[in-house]
Formats: sequence, C-alpha cells, structure tokens
Amino acid sequence: MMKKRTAWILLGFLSTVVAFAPLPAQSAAPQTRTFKLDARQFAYSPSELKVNAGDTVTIQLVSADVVHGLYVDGYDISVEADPGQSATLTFVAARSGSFRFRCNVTCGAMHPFMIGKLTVGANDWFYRSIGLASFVVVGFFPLSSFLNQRKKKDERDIAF
Ligand SMILES: [Cu+2]
Repeated sequence: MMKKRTAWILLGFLSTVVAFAPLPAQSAAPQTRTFKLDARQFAYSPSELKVNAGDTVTIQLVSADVVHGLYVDGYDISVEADPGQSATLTFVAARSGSFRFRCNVTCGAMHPFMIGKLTVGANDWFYRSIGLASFVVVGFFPLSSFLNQRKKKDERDIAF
C-alpha cells in the first residue's frame, strides 16, 4: 500500500514540476520587437527573423534600389516600399511556427528567390501541455499495470 501511494505522490510531484517550472529558453512576457529589414535585388537583410509567440512585431522595410514588397506567409499580411523609402508593418505574432516571407512586387529576374524566414517560437503552454500529456501516457500505463498486479497479489494473499 505504501508503494502505491508513493508512486502517486511522485507522479503528482513530477506533473507539478512540468506545469510550473520556469523554462530557461523562453521568456513568458510578450515583447515589442522592431526589425529594420533591408530589401534590395534580390535579398532581404537580415533574411531570418525570430520572435516569441505573442510578441508585437514591427518590420521597417527599407527598399534600397527598386520597389520591393514583403508578404508574410501564414499571416497573410504585406507591405510595399518605394525606392529609397521605407514602410512599416506591425502585427501580433499570434501563430507559432516557421513562415516564409517573400517579395510580392516583381522586382527583376531573380525576384522569385527573394525570400526570408520568420520563426515564431511556441509559447510556454504548448511545451507544458506536451510535457503533461507525455506524463499521462508514460506514467499512466506502467502505473496502472503495476497497480493491477498489486491488486491481484492482494487478492491471492486474501484467497490463500
Ligand atoms: Cu521582388
């Protein structure tokens, strides 16, 4: 009986740790982030942007030569900047994942290759729920078979 209780307490404790332990790599509070994105034939600089889910993101698109655009896949938002000018795009990064951003103004021969990547980190709750779910799966089945064995043994002890 003691072992059974200890196992439950241990499982409860581990679940609590998974649910409430601070995650080192993720910052919980949403931030406001501003990026200056240089656009010229036929690339963006920087070509990779990383934010956390929930961040408010402002991209200042600066066209160095001809008219360039910026379209973000998955978010379905875009902005255009005239030659030598800048234009800004602000949005809340509510969707996690990797998204291409691309030039949506035909700007020359290599225009289709003018692409970049926006990475929106998953928020804490996504990882926590996966952690909890794995505890339920990994923890429940061995424990239940363990408890069943105990129960059978107890019954035998009573029977004989
Ligand atoms: Cu282009």
